Amino acid sequence: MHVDLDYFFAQCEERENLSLRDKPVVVCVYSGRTADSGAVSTTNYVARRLGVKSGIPIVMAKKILKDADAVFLPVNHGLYEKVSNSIMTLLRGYGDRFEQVGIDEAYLEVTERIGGRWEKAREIGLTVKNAILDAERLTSSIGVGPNKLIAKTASDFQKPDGLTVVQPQEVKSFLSPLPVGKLYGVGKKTEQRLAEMGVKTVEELAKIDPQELCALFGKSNGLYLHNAANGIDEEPVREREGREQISRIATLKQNTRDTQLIFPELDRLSQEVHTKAVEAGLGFRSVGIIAIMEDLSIHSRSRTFENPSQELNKIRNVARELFTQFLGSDGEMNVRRIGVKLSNLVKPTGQKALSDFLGA
Ligand code: TTP
Ligand code: MG
Repeated sequence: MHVDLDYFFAQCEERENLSLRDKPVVVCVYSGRTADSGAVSTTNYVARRLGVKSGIPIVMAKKILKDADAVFLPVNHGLYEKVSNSIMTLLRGYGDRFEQVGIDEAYLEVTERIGGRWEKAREIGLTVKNAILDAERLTSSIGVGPNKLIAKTASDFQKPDGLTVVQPQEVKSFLSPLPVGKLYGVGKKTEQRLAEMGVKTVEELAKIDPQELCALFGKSNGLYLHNAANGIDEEPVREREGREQISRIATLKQNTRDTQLIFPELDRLSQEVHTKAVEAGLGFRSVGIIAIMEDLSIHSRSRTFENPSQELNKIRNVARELFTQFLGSDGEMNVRRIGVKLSNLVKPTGQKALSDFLGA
């Protein structure tokens, strides 16, 4: 079973303020450079019907919605994370294994619970949808299928507030008419190359000789495409060990290489990731920095320590050092965006680790 919350960030905002419901709602990541620079994070379905969706510039969204009484809101990550955590905790109870794959989506292993009776799949799906609605007043879309690939494709099939069950004998007729871009893992580039070969639907893709796909896309991608088009996927639902990293990125007020301008922002980001780590009860063994240059090239540096830490000073000092080193080693180009990242995250366990945490 794959569960995906509908227009998640925007729906959280609607829930907090019901008067938004019938208006176009646009959740924005403001870059802070000029009043309206930045990109659209997500929108409610009212805005989508008018053509405003994730990723477009805020300026463009404003233009499209200028006569539509639309509401533009900045992202409120604290709210979305709180709602997400609560829903993820609840979802765990409905599967024998659970895998969260993003802030608003997760897989549940329900094979045993369904026990081969596929009519049960719909019942469990409805139960989960109602549980989410009762607990957090949000709608979701759910797909159930014989593997993760089909479940994920099915949850996307009737959005919003959908429930799609694809039984094993229905896999072929479900996938065949879909455009190849609907297959998980087929991005814009692959879609375009396939279109050049005259391949538009999954049915057409399924018929292509796998050898030919391997020759064109490389062995592992070629095989993946062949299998996916035929509904074959053997990936298990995998419990994930906590989160892999905590990071924050911000756009500088102006492009620069001046550490006097960069450090205050870097310190602020260090503070933010530190707060996140403390809230999650996690220590870190690596601190990293990210620099996105004027030409949008991305550079990163990191340092790993023997023992985990939870100290703000360590993050701040290491981030500053890494940045200084990076600027000393890399040409003339100005920096546009900067980030701080904590990884090798660990939960403190046992006495020894705990004393490491306290810096003893
Ligand atoms: P999605 O599940 O892809 O989108 P959604 O929940 O907004 O809409 P849908 O009803 O189609 O599921 O992403 C979850 C959240 O991630 C989304 O609410 C906002 C955020 N997000 C971005 O910030 N930028 C993006 O480009 C996308 C796709 C999502
Ligand atoms: Mg979603």
